[in-house]
Amino acid sequence: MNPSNHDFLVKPHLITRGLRPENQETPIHFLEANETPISLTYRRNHFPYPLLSIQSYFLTIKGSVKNRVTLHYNQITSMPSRTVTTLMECSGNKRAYFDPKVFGEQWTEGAISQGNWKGVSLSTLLSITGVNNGAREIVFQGEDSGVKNGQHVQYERGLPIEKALDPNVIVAWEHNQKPISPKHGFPFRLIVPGWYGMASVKWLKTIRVIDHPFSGPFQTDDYVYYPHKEQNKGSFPVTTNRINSVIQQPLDRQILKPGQHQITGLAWTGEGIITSVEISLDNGATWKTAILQDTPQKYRWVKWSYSHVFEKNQDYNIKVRAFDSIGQSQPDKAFWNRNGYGNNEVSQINIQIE
Ligand SMILES: Nc1nc2c(c(=O)[nH]1)N[C@H]1C(S)=C(S)[C@@H](COP(=O)(O)O)O[C@H]1N2
Ligand SMILES: [Mo]
Repeated sequence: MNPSNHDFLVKPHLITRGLRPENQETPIHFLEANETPISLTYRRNHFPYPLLSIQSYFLTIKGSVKNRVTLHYNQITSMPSRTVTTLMECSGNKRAYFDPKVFGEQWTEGAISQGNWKGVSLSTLLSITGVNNGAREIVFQGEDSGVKNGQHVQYERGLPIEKALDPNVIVAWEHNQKPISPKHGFPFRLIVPGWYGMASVKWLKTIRVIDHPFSGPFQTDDYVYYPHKEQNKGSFPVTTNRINSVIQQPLDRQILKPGQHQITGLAWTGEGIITSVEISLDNGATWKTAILQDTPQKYRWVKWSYSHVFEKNQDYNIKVRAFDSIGQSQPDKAFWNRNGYGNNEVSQINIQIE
């Protein structure tokens, strides 16, 4: 039998970092499509999966609002909708590469995905309830809970009202043209484009408007940059995605034949738009401009490629760095922080030509 007939048996899987709760990342070279299929979308959870049903579901919006409301599934899904295509990256992505190493899920570079999310703007929901003067943050509570540092807690996050009112911040019910899957937040999840994944609360149950800064285990303990090992001095919250890039092909430590090969990968940024991507084949001494495959768009990654003729019997170090429209680029060395967030140092691989 022709071996190619067996292709359907051969398919990529996620890399399992843990199963209780489930934490799995994507082998970076399999992020081919601009819309990551659900089966290849990384999974990041703090607690066991909650189960919600449409029949018994309701969303409460309360706190510092003029009219508290309780909405059922159909009431939300019949509201005016918008679709947002955005990447989502865990703030712990590339944590495994910190030097010195840090504690936490040892993600390499695959805690990133890109999806199409359909939902109603949070600002539309808040125009129904009205918001009192002095409102500062919107708190989003997920249905999942568990024990953290000896206390039973829900997954909850606060978002400053300025960001919350951006129409691209949506309460979504569709992911890649289908109802959101149970693992990714069914029936509703918040989507906060431009911010690291922790802001996009899954299994959304309650929205609360408050007039003071929110504090909670996932706000003021986790998802905080602590620059020092032993003390909390200089800490600040994890918010927007830092400018970043990754090499997808070749793979690190791959052995290739001499001749022409394409180097390919992804580049992305939280607030600006990617303007250029550069490659170095000589340990960072000189940099060449890569080709961007599409026109870079806000909140989306851009695929890039660079073609090079490789000489036989040589080892190569390949580095990549990206630049964006608000003047950001990647540091040579990551900004070290105790919990290992936001590693965006220049990515590199080593390959050998036989
Ligand atoms: N309710 C809830 N929302 C959550 C989380 C969670 O554990 N519970 N994890 C957050 C983190 S840290 C990330 S990176 C993303 C991951 O989303 P995904 O599993 O759909 O890829 O969801 C965020 N939203
Ligand atoms: Mo995350």
